[in-house]
Amino acid sequence: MENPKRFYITTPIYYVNDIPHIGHAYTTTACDAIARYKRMKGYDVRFLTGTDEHGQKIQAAAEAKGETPQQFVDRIHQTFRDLCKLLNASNDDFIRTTEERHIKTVQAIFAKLIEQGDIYKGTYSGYYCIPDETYVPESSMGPNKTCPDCGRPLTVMEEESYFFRASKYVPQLIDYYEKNLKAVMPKIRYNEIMSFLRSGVRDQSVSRTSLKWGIPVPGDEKHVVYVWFDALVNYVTSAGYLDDPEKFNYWWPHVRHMVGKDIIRFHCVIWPLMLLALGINLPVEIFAHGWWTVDGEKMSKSKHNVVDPFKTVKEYGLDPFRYFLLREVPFGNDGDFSELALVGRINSDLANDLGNLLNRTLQMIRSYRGGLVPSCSETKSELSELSSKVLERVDEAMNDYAFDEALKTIWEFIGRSNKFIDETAPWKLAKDESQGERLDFVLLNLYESLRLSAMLIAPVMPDTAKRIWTQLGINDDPSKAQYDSFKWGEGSGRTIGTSEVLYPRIDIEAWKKSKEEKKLQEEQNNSAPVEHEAEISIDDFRTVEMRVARITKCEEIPKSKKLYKLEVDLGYEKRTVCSGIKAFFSTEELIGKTVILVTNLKPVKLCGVESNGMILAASVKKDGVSEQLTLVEPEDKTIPLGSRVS
Ligand code: ME8
Repeated sequence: MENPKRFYITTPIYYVNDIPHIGHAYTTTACDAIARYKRMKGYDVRFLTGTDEHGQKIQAAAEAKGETPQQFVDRIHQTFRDLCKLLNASNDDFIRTTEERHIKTVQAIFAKLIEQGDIYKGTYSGYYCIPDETYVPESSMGPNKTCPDCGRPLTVMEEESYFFRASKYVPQLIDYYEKNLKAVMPKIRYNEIMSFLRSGVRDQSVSRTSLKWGIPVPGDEKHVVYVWFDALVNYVTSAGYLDDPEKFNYWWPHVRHMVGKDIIRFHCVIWPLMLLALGINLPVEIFAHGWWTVDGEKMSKSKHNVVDPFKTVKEYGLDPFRYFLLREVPFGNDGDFSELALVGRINSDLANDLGNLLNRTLQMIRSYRGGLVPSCSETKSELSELSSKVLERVDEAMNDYAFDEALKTIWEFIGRSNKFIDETAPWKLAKDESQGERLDFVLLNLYESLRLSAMLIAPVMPDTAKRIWTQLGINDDPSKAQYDSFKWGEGSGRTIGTSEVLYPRIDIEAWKKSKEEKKLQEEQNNSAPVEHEAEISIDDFRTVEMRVARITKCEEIPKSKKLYKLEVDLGYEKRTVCSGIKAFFSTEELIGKTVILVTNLKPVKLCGVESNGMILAASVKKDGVSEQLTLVEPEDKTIPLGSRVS
């Protein structure tokens, strides 16, 4: 056990160019559950979350909306605050990287590292992934010079840059990790980081001249600080690194970071190297969780399968959502989200196991003891003995961030308590007056089992825990209780409250039917407000000449974000065509495609390139911007090029 009992937990700070989704909800919920748990174990807890508001992606997203970056981040960051509220997160601070306290801290740290020679000026040239804002070493590039993470084409960049002397501190970090085997969890990530570190780490470029939306480098304002350097510093900013040394010393030695597995190199390599350079101690633990897919597929905007926490919570309730996230998948592994699985958990674990135990117990206390929780001379039972083991096992699991294990253990206890009812058959005892004391014993034990179970689930389902305690006749908030002061038997003498169904069972068949109807309705709604063009005659239509063509070349147009310059082969001639489909395809995907070309359009110049035709595509547009797009292709690809389409 840590002494003094302090616990400082952080989520990553979320990029505000995206809307909150299940991934953000996941990390925040996990951190909240552990923060609540530690508070109930007597720890002084600090829980930090916030938003990452600088960098290329944000600047581009603001431009696309026609707003200044500041207006944009002021507006969007609010959705992440709303997410915290929605999730009932008990965070103590919400940091924004555009706040003054943070800007000052980043600049002070940058200046300190320049002064001590750990940041120096040089020239950087390399392959850069603009959407991911990262240089990609040649050794990790994907096929045809693409980004290994997102698959998009890389751009060659050369710029004057400040470099952080990361390489200098690598041996020290390896040594630290060798001595602290749980500093990076789970084990698979620890191993990944160790082999990465052992393969060597280059000095890191930590400034950019190519964009404006960032924190100016102190004393050299044509550079802005690289967004990851800026973002990582948030953890010390919030703890008072710059202006509150007492606060900083109080919290920093107890810091833990929770992150998704995709950002471990930044958190387990770059950040600790920065801390070593600054002479600040390293995080106690960094835990990397897995990724959610949705119905077996990668979540993406283009697939329209992004899980919106606001919608899901509205439909199924907050606590079931929190429970599902932490129960369904061993923390650290990847998981698959499906509404059907969520409904399954609600029915089996919440309505059935927990709901039944509560209903049956309260019903019996009401019928057999007039709503008064009985007392008895001997309270020790199989359940009370199991309860101490449960408390220990839950503690072990929570210390390892094994939320699913902790919940499984609690549900085994709930299951055992339900079985206890069947075994002791209180309805039979109630018929026999000589069994009065035995009935008291059984009812008290069941009551205690519920009182404890509610307390144990409070970190994950704070509202449900409170609702259970209210029904048990306890007016306190279980989230404020302390596990270590729980005493089996102390529930006797209370009068139970009014019963209500905790979670009604969802009728799966009716649910499936209503989902199908809703989907149909949505499809109809989407197609309803179609705006039709004016009628044309067949002769008008015949004036449009369309032919089968094949894309033979595809190049980027440096001045354009949307256009590709394509060469298309019509069989009888080759033409240059500009097409605004860059957001949907890589150059490699397009080369070789058989498409339909409108061949008699007047040539136009687009971004300096003459375009001689138009490729047909179907698209879904929102606010005039294509969200989904597919090319029209002839089914039989052997049809000769140049064939007329009519
Ligand atoms: O990375 N399943 O921010 P972010 C699970 N600003 N987790 C997911 C996920 C999914 N499908 N998709 C995303 C950043 N995440 C930086 C952090 S910290 C100094 C800077 C997780 O908004 C992802 O793994 O892109 C990450 O932990 C978190 O969401 C924030 O991602």
